[in-house]
Amino acid sequence: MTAGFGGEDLYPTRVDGDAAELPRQDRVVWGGAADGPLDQGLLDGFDRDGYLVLENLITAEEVDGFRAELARLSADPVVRADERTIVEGSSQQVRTIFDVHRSSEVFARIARDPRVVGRARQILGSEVYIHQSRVNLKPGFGGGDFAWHSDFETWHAEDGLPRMRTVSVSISLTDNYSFNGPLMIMPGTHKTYVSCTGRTPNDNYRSSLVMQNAGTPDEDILTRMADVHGIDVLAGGAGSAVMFDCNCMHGSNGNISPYARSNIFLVYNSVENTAVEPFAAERARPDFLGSRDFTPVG
Ligand code: AKG
Repeated sequence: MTAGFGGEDLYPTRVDGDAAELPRQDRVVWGGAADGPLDQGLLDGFDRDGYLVLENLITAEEVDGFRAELARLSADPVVRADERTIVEGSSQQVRTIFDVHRSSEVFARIARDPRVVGRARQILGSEVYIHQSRVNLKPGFGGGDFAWHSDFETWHAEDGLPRMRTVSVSISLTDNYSFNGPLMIMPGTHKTYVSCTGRTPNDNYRSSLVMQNAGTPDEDILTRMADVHGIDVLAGGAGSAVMFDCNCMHGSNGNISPYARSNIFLVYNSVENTAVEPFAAERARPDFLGSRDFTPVG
């Protein structure tokens, strides 16, 4: 096991012992209202809840363009066979396409778009680079679920992100209804770090991207968190977006409705928080999951 960051680990996880709740050691919002498009009310809400909602971040024409690109990618046999594409075993439907900001010029443009990047810079208070990008697809009649987790726990354990200074922007490419598997967040949970039990198996990512088996939060802790914080269901129209902190406890149900749900996720990390050695894995995950290219988004 490699110890990252050459010193004390503020966020231990996947070590021997019990699951634990530890206080967050990092700020949530680093910039102010003068630093970007988000006003003080939105920044305060993000600080309190760990997320904020942006209605109509992109236009209907842009949504159409992204959906066409997603349809093209999902049908391309080369893309389906690529290790950056996760296909559900039973249905053979595409669940996730990673690294879309590098593999698709259409998605690359939105990942660099000032409407997105400006807000990420404002929350993180610095230049940012892309740690990861992906599109999650939930076709109707059987799109898969995502179990409760904190992204930061995995990014710290397996990618070596030292501190909590990372934000995700999830843009809806379809309407997200309460019933087609929208993102759910326990608001306020980003202020508590849930340390998980169980060592990280080698090449854990090969199975964890379909079914998480390490970095799984303890169910008693999840129950207490839900009792205290509640669960927000982030329904919203196509073109709307959710920005959420890396340590929010979040997940989503499967989609048995007839209505597909697809969202792009763009993950921005502060250039002052670049990845080191993983904190709880033998080796870092591949670059398409945790980028080692720290070039700021221009
Ligand atoms: C993840 O990809 O880690 C998620 O939690 C995504 C949840 C979703 O797509 O609803």
